[in-house]
Amino acid sequence: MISLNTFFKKKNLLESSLFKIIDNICSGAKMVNEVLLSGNPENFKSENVKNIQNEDVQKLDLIANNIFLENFKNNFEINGILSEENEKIIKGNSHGKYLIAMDPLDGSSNISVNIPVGSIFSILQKKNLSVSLCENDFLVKGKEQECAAYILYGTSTILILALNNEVNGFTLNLNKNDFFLTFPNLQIPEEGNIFSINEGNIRSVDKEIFNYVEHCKGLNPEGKRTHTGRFIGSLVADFHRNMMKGGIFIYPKTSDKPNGQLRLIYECNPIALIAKFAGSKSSDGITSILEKKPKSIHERTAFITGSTKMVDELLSFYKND
Ligand code: FBP
Repeated sequence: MISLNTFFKKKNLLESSLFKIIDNICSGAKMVNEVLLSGNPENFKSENVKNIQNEDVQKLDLIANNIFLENFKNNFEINGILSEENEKIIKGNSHGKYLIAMDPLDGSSNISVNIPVGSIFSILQKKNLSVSLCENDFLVKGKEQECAAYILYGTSTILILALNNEVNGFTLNLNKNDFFLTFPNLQIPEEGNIFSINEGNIRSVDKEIFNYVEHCKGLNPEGKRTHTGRFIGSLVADFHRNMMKGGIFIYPKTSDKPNGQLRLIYECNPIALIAKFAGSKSSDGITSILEKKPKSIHERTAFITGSTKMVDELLSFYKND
């Protein structure tokens, strides 16, 4: 089995700044994994406070945030960090080339009920090192990401890494306490039959989304279902399943969330880069996610991603208007 170190060595990237950042992410993920497996029910409770996005903060949101910030702290390659759990950006080393945007714990609403959760990372280069760090440094199109990754804490703990037009998956071997290459050169199946959407919102979504979901519920000439619905409520887990099996993930604008639920810079952009390097695409219904220029650091967006033919089919509902 090829370890993460060997994988980067083979690509002559073992000494690279990027590897140091990925290594920080992996150390943090191992620590979050230990907390998840610690069996301490206290860790799965609510903090009874709201974050700047007016969402309930779970203890594990803060534990994961602190763990990753601690792991990044001594990495002088990092100029600044944007985290879902922090209102403001966090300054790093002013000479550092890289910026990190992260969702330290994705799927917070599932923490207390033992359902898979994740951590999501977007890695960018700071454009102008002579100018001190500011929010504008993060307001760049997703296509400018250097690398993206997520950790899925599920039946096993997996790192999915998008780098140099490739997506590779690594599984944490608890005995060796290291990540090993288990899913080389991942490609999203062009076609699939899984649709993932929170249908609790279906009465307040765009008619194009409504009509596409109705289409997915259609029966074939033998009266059999043509698609199957799956929605876990953890973006990383829903995307991962659809990437492995073929499917479409949809979180549209709703009356509750008129700009969408998911954050563009540290949830949608990294997932969209992974989808792109795995041969697929992402959109907000009108614009490719990786072409959207954010206006604010915690900005939300509608998000559609998954198997190319299914995404194209949904987008055709917008075009046919
Ligand atoms: P956070 O947990 O990081 O805030 O992420 C948002 C999220 O939980 C996604 O993982 C998931 O896809 C979505 O929100 C679920 O939203 P809802 O509960 O409205 O279906």
